[in-house]
Order: sequence, then structure tokens, then C-alpha cells
Amino acid sequence: PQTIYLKDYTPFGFIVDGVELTFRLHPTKTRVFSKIAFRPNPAAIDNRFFLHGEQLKLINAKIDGAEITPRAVDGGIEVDVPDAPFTWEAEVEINPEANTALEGLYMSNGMYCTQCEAEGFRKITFYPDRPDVMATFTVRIEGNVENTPELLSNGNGDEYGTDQTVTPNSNYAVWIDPWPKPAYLFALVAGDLIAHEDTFKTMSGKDVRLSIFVRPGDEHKCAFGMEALKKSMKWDEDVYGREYDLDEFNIVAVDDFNMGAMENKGLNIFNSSCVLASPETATDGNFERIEAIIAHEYFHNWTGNRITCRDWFQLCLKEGLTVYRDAQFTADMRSEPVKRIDDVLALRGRQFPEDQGPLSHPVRPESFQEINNFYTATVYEKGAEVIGMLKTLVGDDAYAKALDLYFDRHDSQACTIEDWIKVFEDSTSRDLTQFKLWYSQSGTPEVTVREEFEGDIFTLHLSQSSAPTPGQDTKAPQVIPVAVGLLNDNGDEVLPTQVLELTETEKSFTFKGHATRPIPSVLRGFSAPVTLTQDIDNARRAFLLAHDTDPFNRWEAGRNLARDSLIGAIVDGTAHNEDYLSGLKALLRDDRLDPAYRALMLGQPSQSELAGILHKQGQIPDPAAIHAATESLRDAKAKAFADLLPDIYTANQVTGPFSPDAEPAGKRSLANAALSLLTRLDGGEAAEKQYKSADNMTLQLAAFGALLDAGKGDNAIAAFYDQWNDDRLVIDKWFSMQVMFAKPEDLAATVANLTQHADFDWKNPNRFRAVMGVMAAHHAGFHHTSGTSYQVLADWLLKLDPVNPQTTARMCSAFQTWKRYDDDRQALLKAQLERIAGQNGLSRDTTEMVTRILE
Ligand code: DPP
Ligand code: ZN
Repeated sequence: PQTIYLKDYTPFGFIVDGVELTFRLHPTKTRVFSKIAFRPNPAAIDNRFFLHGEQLKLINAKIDGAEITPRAVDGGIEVDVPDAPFTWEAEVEINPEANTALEGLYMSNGMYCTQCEAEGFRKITFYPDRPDVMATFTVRIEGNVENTPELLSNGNGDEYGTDQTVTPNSNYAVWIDPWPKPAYLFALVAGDLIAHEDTFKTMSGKDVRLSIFVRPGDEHKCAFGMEALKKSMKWDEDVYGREYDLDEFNIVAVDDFNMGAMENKGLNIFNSSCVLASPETATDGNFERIEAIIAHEYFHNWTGNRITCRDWFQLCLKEGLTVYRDAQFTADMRSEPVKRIDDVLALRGRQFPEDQGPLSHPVRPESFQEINNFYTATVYEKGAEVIGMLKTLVGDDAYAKALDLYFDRHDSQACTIEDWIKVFEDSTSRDLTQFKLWYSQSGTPEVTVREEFEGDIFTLHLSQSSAPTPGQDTKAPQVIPVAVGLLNDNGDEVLPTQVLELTETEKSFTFKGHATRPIPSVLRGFSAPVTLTQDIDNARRAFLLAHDTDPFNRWEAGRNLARDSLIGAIVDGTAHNEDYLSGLKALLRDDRLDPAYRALMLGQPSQSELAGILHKQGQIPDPAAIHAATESLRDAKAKAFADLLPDIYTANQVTGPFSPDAEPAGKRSLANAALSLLTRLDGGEAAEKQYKSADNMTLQLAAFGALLDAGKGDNAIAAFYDQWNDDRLVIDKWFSMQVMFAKPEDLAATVANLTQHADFDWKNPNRFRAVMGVMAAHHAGFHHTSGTSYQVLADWLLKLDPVNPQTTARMCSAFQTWKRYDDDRQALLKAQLERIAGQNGLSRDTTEMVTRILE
């Protein structure tokens, strides 16, 4: 496969003045007619007229009305064109039903649907399918009124009718999108859909019609998404001054979808798991995620659509910023510290392993073979952290000013990270040259802290280093904002949070006038995506757990105690730390603390996180020992909190009608965390009761998990299936839970068994991930010495690859940590990776992933 480089960018030789498309829909023979006005681009370096096109059957093509025969070239066609404005016309035939890759136009349960980001539009018609070519689109869709009563595309609906003269039962719709957009934001949906409708009045008084379209039977799962949409629209006006810019905004739920959702202009398409929710079928976690994703896609309307990316290397320009914006939104709607902790957990769970292994790449990559492989935690989550650091460094007001300038200066443009940085430089007069390294240097920097106290001067010596990553052996020091506060022995804050800027390899910061030695709280709020090395003892951590005034660092102190206790148990079989258990107990008792926060406090590092920490310490992680230590810490908690757990459980029961709001959801999460420990003491009695009486999925699923964990889930497995077998999203959970709670030695067999089930519809990405993704995340089971899980996963990846390369390639990251483990496991893992790599006809997506992982 060919490698594409950022440094090779050149603009397209032509400008598109307008696109007219007509779709004559047919499940296997859809005709697409295009009429596109081109003119030479004065900025062009190369005036070759190349149009992307893949899997298209060309019926005919014309330039200015005269039929021509294009030359077929790799990935598309070439045509000789006049050195003046001209019109390109083409008629192509495509087969939506055969499109199992779910890129371009495809069918899902009888419904036509598109996914064009990043490079799917070239499977719809011949076009310069690159984000820097922006144009207005007019789209006519012709369907069959019985199968496709709803015909949707981007922009505003202009016309709808039935035109019996063409074909009996035919219908058509015309959509006009007045905003220039790249082809990746094109969308079309046609099917038998029901709309859940509402309206929103924008800040300038315009009424926008809002609809969520779903398949019949899902109407009762739309209300929450609609509320989330209205909240998002209002929030973007209030916080960023951004108003919606069309007469209507449509969302469609589709069952077969590779991603979570897609921000197509005016027509967002959602994986049904990321928009549909009812109290009976969705957990609090699902509700929160849906709210965040609806916000995310909506916010793209400005950060992504009105201002888009010049090329795909700039993906973080829209994704990092939009993730940052949706995190701000969630923090505003719910609890800020809880959201921050959740985000750091996700970063450590997904981004750190990526950045510390063979797939490490900069937030703005400099080369790729398949761009779909770069929709990563690094681009998204680390990309958002970089925005957060920028805001911390320039301050809230300057950030707001810079964003105003960004929207002002770059509206309707396709931009780069340089444009983004320049906006901050121009509005703050700050030189951000060094800051820009965050976009080009890969890897997770490590910050080391040393303390010194002399006279009345307290000094923090900070240093930074960054391990080599693929293609980057040495690194320059980065700008690291380190938020610090100081406490006295009583736990009072003697210095409120300050941001220290670590810009060199080593830098010291002094704090004068301290009669007694202060206690620092470092990297408050997780002010930078780094690992922190601090030589402090358990007593200090316990003090911070009890007293830190920064909620993130207070949680972090408990987390570090848990981590060290676990590492001690794994490495030397040490008993669990009593200071941790007693400190945590005091916190759990503290009713002034938000239940959601206390529930997070009860958590502990995951097994794969522990494996990563051990690896970083130069040890070889033993998955079985890690699993045993994790279990023993849970047992120790159950025992230490035995007298408290029933009270916590009872005190956090929620009565009255279900609400997914933060407050009741927080209580449920604490009660469920207590239940999970209680189950270790009562053998599942409370869980059994909760399972039977649960009237919402949050309670039902937690009880189901507790029973499975206790080895008492057989009845619940059968009952759950009987109750929910007509609900695809809930059956995904049924599959996942059995995999998640399998004993390590039973994992491969459990999975093999589940894949025999009639409902294991493996071509559906959600179902595939519900089993295979969860298996790969089951650390002790996936890495069981037998190696059977490795083999099962590789078998299924090989089976899925020809059908859906994108979902296959994504899941190859399950193998990215292979070099952490012992020789035997490495050999087993490598054998599977090589087996995949050696497969004939392996997709470009998967080839790139396994090659990088093996390197
Ligand atoms: N749909 C994906 C997202 O919103 C890609 N743009 O992040
Ligand atoms: Zn996005």
C-alpha cells in the first residue's frame, strides 16, 4: 500500500462551483447522476483533472455536454479538460446491498444510509474526494414510496412529491444545502422511518425544525436524545456564541454503523446505540454517553463543518476541539470533577497504551496508508487535552477571544493546525512555537517532581523526559502546564492553584514565606497528559486523600494508593495497604461528597493499566498475578467496609420516576458499586433481589453483573435473554456481560460458544464488538497462557476483514501491547499477528495496522 505524507500536500487544480446529484435508488442497482461545475484553481500547482472513484460502474461521462471516455487510473479517473470553466456530468451505478464495508451508500435493515468520512464519497460517484474541496450541493432522491417514504439529505428540504410518470409508486425529494461543504459531510438516508419532532428557537429568533428519525418500534427511545440536542444548541449559543444555520436539523438512528455517529451537515447519522435510550433499556452510562455524542456531533456544525480540515492530517483540528467542547458541555450539565476523572480514566485506558506502544503517533500524524486507522484516542482524546492545556496557558478570556477570531477569520475555509495556532498567537501575542510540539511529538512525557525546603523557601524541582516512539528517537522539551496548590499540615490550602510552566528539561519553582514545610498537590485537575513521578510515601498520599482541596487530585491520591497496593501484591505478595482502606472508608462515609464521586473513589486501576505500569517499571507483567491481586483488593474492600456497605446501599436507593440526571444517576452508581462488593459477602442475595425488582436497565444490568461475577448468573442469563430478545441494543449487553464476567480460563470457550448463538450477527459492528471487543479487553482471559483467546480473535478478524475492513482494523489494536509480555505469550501473539498479516487479499486497513504493530 501507498504511504501518504503531510509534506506532499498540494491544492486541487480546480474549484467546484456547485454540485447537483440525482439518486435513483435501487437496492442493487442505484443510479447516481452528477453534474458539477468546475473552474481552474488559480492557486493550483498541478492542473491534472483527477477524480476519485472506487467500486463505481461508469455508465457515461460528459464534459460540457459532449460524451468522453475517462482514463482509468489508480483510485479513480483522469480526463483532459479545457483551461476554462466547464461542466462535468457522469452517470454511475452502485450496489448498496453488496456494500458490507459500511462506507459510501449501503443498506441497513432495508434502509439506505451513507457514511462518507473519511473517504466514502468516492464510492458514490466520481469526485475530488478531499476535504479542501468545498461546494454547495443540491440533491434529488428518487425512491419507492412504500419502501422509502422518507428521503433525506443535507441542508433544507426543498421539495417532496410523488411523480407517478416516472415509475408507479415512486416518490422524490429535493434538498438544498446552501453551505459549501466537503464531500465527506454528504449524507443520504432513505427508508421507512418515523420522526420524533420538536423545534428550537435560536438566539436570533429563528425557528429550527428538529427531527430524530428511527425505525418503527423505536419511537419511545427518542425523547432523551431530543432534549440533549436542544441543550446542546442552547449551550453552543451561550458559551461559544454559535447559532445554528439551517431551517432544519435531522438525526437518523441506524443499526449498522462503524463509528458512534457522524456530523453530516444538517443530517447527523447515529449508530442507534449512541442515540436511542429508554430507562428500561439504557443505563445511566448510556444516557450520559448519548448526551455527549449528540452534543459532539452538533458542535461539529461549527468546529468541523463551517470550518473544516484542509487535509486528513489535520483531523485533530476538528476532533480534538470538538471533544474538548463536548467535555466542557458535559462538565456544565453534570459534575465537573466526575467528568474530569472519567476523561482521565479513558485517556489512561486507551490513549496511554497507544502512545506507549508501536501505534504511537503525533496528535497530527505526518503519514498514513489508511486514514480510517487514525480516528484514534491520540487524535481525539489527546487532541482535546492539548486544547485544554492551551486554554490553561492563555486563560479563559484569551481563549474566548481566540475562538471568536477563529470563527471570524476562517468561516467556510478548510484549515490547518498552523491556522489554529496563529489565531491564538495573534489574539494573545504569545509565541506558541514550542507549544506546537504537542501536535508533532508523539509519546507521553514523564514529569518528575522533587521537593526541597530550606529556611522559609519551598522549592519544586520539575523535570521532563519522553521515551522514544516510532520514528522519533529524541524529543525536545515541551511546554507542560503543571497546576500546583500547597496545603499545610491541617489540610488547609495555603496557596491556591497556580499554573507552573515547565518549558525546559529541568526547571525549579520557589515558594517563599512558609514557616512550616507545605505539602504540594501537583498536576491538579490533570493539567497535562503526562505521567507523574513523585517520590512520596503512603502517609503523604493518605493525607492528600483525606485533605486535598482539588477533587481530581484527591481522587488521584486514592488511585495511587490503590495502584501501589496492587503492585506490591503482584510483585511481592504484600498485604493490601491499610491506610488506603481506612482512608477510603472515611471518604465513603462522608455524605457531603457527591455519590458519583464516591463511586469513582471505590474504583481501582484496571488490569491492563497495571500491566502497563509494570512494563514501564521494567518488569514483565503476569496477567494471572495481576488478576489475583485485583480480586484480592476487592475482597479486602468488601471485608473492610462490611459494616458500611449495607448502609451505603440503602441510603442511595432512588425512589420515584426514573430520571437519568446526574444526581440520581450518581446515587445509583454508588449503590451499584456497594452492591458489587456486598455480593462478595452475601453470596448474591442482595443482587438477586435487585435483579428481580429492577425497573430500569442501570439496576438490572448491575445486578446481572454482580450475579455473573459471583458465578450465580445462570438463571439471569436465561431470564435476561427471554425478556430482551427483541431489542438489539439490549442483546448486545447480554453478549458483552457474559464475556466480561467469564472466568479467565473460560473466556475463549465462552466466546466460542456465544459466536454459535443464532443472534451472533457478526456483520453488525455493534454485535461484533460486544463479543470480540469485550474479549480483547478481558485482560486475564485474553492473555491466558493457553493462547486460545488470541487465536479466537485472529480467526474472527480474518473472517470480518473482507466484509468490513474498518471495524477489523480498529480491533487489531487489541494486539498492540504484545511486547509487554513474557517470551511465550509474545511468541503466541506474534504468531497470530503474522497469520493475519500473511492472509491473501488482506485489506489495506488491516495490513497497515498489523504491520505497524509487528514492527
Ligand atoms: N463521526 C466521527 C466523530 O464525530 C467522525 N467525524 O468524531
Ligand atoms: Zn467528531
